[in-house]
Amino acid sequence: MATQAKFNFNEIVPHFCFEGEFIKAEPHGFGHINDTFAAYFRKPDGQIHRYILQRINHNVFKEPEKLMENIVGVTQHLRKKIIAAGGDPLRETLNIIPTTDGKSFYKTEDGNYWRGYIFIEGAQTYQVVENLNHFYNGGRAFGKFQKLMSDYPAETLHETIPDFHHTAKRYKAFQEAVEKDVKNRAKLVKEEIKFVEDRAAETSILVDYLAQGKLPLRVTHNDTKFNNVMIDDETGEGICVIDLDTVMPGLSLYDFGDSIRSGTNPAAEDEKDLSKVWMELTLFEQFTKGFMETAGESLTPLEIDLLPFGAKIMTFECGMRFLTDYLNGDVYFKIHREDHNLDRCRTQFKMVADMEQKESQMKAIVNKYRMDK
Ligand code: ADP
Ligand code: GN1
Ligand code: MG
Repeated sequence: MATQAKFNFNEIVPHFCFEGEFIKAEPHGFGHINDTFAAYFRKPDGQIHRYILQRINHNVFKEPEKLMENIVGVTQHLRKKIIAAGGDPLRETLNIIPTTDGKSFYKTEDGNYWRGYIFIEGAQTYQVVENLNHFYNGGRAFGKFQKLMSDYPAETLHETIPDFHHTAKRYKAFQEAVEKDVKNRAKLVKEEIKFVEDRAAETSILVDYLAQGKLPLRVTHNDTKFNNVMIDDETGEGICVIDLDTVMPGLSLYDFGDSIRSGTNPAAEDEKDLSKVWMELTLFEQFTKGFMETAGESLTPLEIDLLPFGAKIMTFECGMRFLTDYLNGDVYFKIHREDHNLDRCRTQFKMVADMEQKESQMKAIVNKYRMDK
């Protein structure tokens, strides 16, 4: 494969404390940011096993050293808590495989940053929710993640992407992209541009609440897409929250919202047939139930009131980011076909429009599961 040919694994692999003899590395998963591979090894007893080998996208994450410092700290913290609760720290959190000189990443001469993780076997990620129970368990897992991180020293975390969910600044970046129009594409997306502009006032609501001290700043994951939780093949439980690159101080609404964005759409994020795309309320209910069970007690009444809005604004922000990247010439998200970012943008906006229709039903579901009644 083209991506594989780009990298010399025989040079990279020996720098890690991987067990066994290296056989091959295959592209793995469907992330939009990093280059992820399953690296296969033969142990002395002949058994084949694999690790995750990942190239950190240093175009997106400008300071990979700091990012890895965050991940070391976060995984150590989670490890302690998992052990204290009698869990399995090798499956319930990411485990970094150190390099032979004891570091958490290896930098190649041509400036690429690589890391290794234990491969969590017997579990998978899903691009689209296939089973109501999986999504309920996803809600439990992301809620639990937030709870486990609630006593993490937030001031020690580096901001790996500044203002990641500052929706108002994302709106400014969108406006700039429209003005510059480097690829001359703005004329093709007038309807989508109007969709964003019509909702401009909403982009500052959460950041204003935060600035006024009305919403608490917490340690959040910030990329709680459903394919960032591994679902156990046997139990269907959300066994491990992965993709820890954006763990930073943030709002609980970001984590709730991004899961609803990604998981309540019965179709793919890049579905071209928009008649297949909507926000499915039965899925909304499952996630809300799970999230409230594990994180609900620590949420303030205002946070709970804002959960439906959080879902909508995260979906809107993501659609706006896809549109911005389309206008900028597809420089951020990996694309696999022409207009890929535009297709992704359109599904998000269809979801937003549907959430606007279903606002009162979403509120009723949240109220059904809130504990502060
Ligand atoms: P990206 O930032 O590009 O989304 P991720 O860290 O989410 O990268 O990894 C991409 C995919 O690789 C995940 O969706 C998951 O399927 C798989 N993956 C990542 N880490 C592991 C792991 N430790 N064990 C098994 N699969 C993993
Ligand atoms: C990216 O890395 P991945 O595929 O889990 C993006 C998220 C978006 C998501 C949209 C660091 O997530 O913010 O919501 O794509 N991650 C980053 O699918 O920008
Ligand atoms: Mg991911």
